[in-house]
Amino acid sequence: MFFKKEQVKKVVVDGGYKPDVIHLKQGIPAKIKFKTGQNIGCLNELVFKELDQKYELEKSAVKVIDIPTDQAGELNFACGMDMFHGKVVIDEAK
Ligand SMILES: [Cu+2]
Repeated sequence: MFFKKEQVKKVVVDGGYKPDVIHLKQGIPAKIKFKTGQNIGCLNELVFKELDQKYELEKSAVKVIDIPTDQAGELNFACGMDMFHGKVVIDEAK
């Protein structure tokens, strides 16, 4: 049996998302750490459309979000006003 190592990625939230595309591998537990700056404005809301999830982000903090990786595909996220966008790409297991 394979040992499934956890995937952890970091996104800086400060006037947008850096990076705004995050790749994960299918079938391996995954977390994304959203690290916020001082001036986040409407970026304080983080909406994952396909997951039907909404999170509150605090200034100058780190929010760790579990990302389901059972299915390959794309998960879009955006700020509360749908102005800033990013996506998680779950690459198919080979
Ligand atoms: Cu916004």
